[in-house]
Amino acid sequence: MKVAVVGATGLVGGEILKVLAERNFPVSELIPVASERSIGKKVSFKGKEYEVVGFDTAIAMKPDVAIFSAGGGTSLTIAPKFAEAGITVVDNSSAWRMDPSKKLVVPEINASTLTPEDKIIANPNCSTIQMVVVMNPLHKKYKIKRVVVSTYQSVTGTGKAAVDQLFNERAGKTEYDKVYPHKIDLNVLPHIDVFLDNGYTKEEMKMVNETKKIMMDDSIQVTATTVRIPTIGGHSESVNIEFENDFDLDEVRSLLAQEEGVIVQDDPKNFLYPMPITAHGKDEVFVGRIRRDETQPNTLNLWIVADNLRKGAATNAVQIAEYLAKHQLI
Ligand code: A2P
Ligand code: 11C
Repeated sequence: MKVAVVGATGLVGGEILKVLAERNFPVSELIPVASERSIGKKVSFKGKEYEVVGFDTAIAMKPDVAIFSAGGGTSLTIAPKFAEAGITVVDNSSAWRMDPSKKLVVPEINASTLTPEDKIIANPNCSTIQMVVVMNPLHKKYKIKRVVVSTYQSVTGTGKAAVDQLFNERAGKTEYDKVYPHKIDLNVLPHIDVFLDNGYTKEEMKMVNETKKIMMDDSIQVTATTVRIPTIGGHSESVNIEFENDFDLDEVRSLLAQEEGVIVQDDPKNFLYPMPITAHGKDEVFVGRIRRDETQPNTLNLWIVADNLRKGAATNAVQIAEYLAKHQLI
């Protein structure tokens, strides 16, 4: 298959190349795409060097699928050009996620809704993906009423410039490009993406709205506080879930252990629980600290960690492409 990666020089783009190689996606030709300033640069894939091209050259090369991770603005303007040329786009940005005519896909949950007519397919936000992967089997069994989530998100979610800011601060530099409005090293920012009129951030509202769309259930109430912390390995989440029906903790652990792509790490006596440092570079979602909320009925507390560049972005996007290829939708 001819595969274009739009944003191939970025953090997620680099991870998409790694995941395509690791999972042995049947790539007959790789077309790395980036902005004009990167045209002619080289990226390596499976030991070979490929030259970065502009999007118009990429469209003319007629890839079967284009995986986009080049920001929302780029997706809004360029993805339709690919789609009009008959190329299926899997888009990692927030540009198309809440468009009612576009599917928002986590393969474990709703890939079966995809058809050959879906030319722009949206990949959800990283903090949403890891939460819904864990919640889905529990929702099917006990029916979720309400979720209270607080996140602890890696600077890799912001891109390369944010990782540079963290390490520049750590190195004691005073002159560097600032991505965040405050210092991030040795600090915590209760602020991800832009603030909205309702006092929440856009990242918080993504978790609210995307969850309902992916899980195909508008009755699930979600309230979120999203927070940036000075780590790079992945996003962590403290999640409190109230169900309609009561649960058994052992059954919860076993449902999660059986779920594809989920790994239960829950042995507090041996200090085993998910952490960004151990999730880093892995494709799975890790869950632990599974316990009953003793303050109200039918309510569970969980701690969820995943590498936001992997299952939160690149892995999920490549899994969507795998589904399309396997079901001959591209
Ligand atoms: P470039 O390296 O040429 O700027 P990150 O989120 O890690 O900063 O990466 C963003 C990615 O999106 C980079 O690969 C960047 O390319 C790419 N990109 C930004 N603007 C465009 C554009 N207009 N067309 C194609 N790729 C773009
Ligand atoms: C972050 N979740 O950690 C964001 C990154 O909507 O795809 C991804 C933003 C998005 O900053």
